[in-house]
Amino acid sequence: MKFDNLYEELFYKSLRIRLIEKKIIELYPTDKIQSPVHLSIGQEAVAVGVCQELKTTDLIFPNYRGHAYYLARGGNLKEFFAEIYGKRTGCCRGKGGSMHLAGPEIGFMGASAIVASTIPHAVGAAMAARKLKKDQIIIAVFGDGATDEGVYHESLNFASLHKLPVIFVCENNDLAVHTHTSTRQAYKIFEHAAVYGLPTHYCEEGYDIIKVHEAFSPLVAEARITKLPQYIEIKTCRYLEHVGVNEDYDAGYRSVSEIEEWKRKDPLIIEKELIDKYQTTILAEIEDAVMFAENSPWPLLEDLLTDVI
Ligand SMILES: Cc1ncc(C[n+]2csc(CCOP(=O)(O)OP(=O)(O)O)c2C)c(N)n1
Ligand SMILES: [Mg+2]
Repeated sequence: MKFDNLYEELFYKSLRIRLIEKKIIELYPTDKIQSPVHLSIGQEAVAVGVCQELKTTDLIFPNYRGHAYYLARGGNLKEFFAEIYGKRTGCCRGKGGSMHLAGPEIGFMGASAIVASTIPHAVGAAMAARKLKKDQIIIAVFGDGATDEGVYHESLNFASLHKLPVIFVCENNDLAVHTHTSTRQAYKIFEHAAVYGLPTHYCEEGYDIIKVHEAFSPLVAEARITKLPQYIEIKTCRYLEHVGVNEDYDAGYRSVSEIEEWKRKDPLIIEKELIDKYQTTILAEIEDAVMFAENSPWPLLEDLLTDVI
């Protein structure tokens, strides 16, 4: 698809992710989706802004909240729906589900449900890229909760010490399940990361696709030249419950007004004209992908032990 300008391209990509996840919300009560889902609704601009300047040869290591990155990297939508339906035609042949998406052909490396576990994978891939002299950038994406884990700190230290071509991206939605950062951390994440001796950056406006792109694209440009590690924390907001498809204001761990404030700035809510311009095309693509998933076969018994070693 051709776009008039960068804003519309980024908007289209973000709206597409939002509508895909809204379709998941609609489908979920039917029980056709075979895995728990951690939705990115509210956080799409981060994934789109981060992925925009990447080449297919660059690798991204996401976490279980990874739909937006799979889609922003150009993952196949039919294979995406088939995967979360547990079907044989899915991107992991129905064996990964929502939390373990993978698309190595688009540089989207396997996600994992274990918090912080893909950060050292990214650092290992960056070490391989350096040793093999590959023209490749590696991106590690993780949440603020992952920064509470020891392996996060070991990974930053190792990447900095060995000067590896990895960009660390912390999606700070201020929450690890129901626990706010203010009750877990005595420091600001990006300021603390600087102790490992790598340049650190902060983007406050994680709802703004242009601001995220403006914050992240210089890091990619820099990494292509220097091949050195960098760090960015991007503030964002998860609108729905940690896992599942519902709002959870009744759980009492955050206020309605906090989320409403983000929603008032969210282009995917306020840009009505652009939504009207693109949503029909996107919804048709989604229906097509869902039909593909519905009509796809289940994995066979003999598939059980393939792709596991
Ligand atoms: C090693 C490990 N510890 C705890 C959990 C349980 N758990 C699942 S998600 C999560 C919160 C992670 O928060 P964050 O990294 O900020 O990501 P977000 O869900 O906010 O995107 C926790 C503690 C886990 N899956 N793995
Ligand atoms: Mg979080």
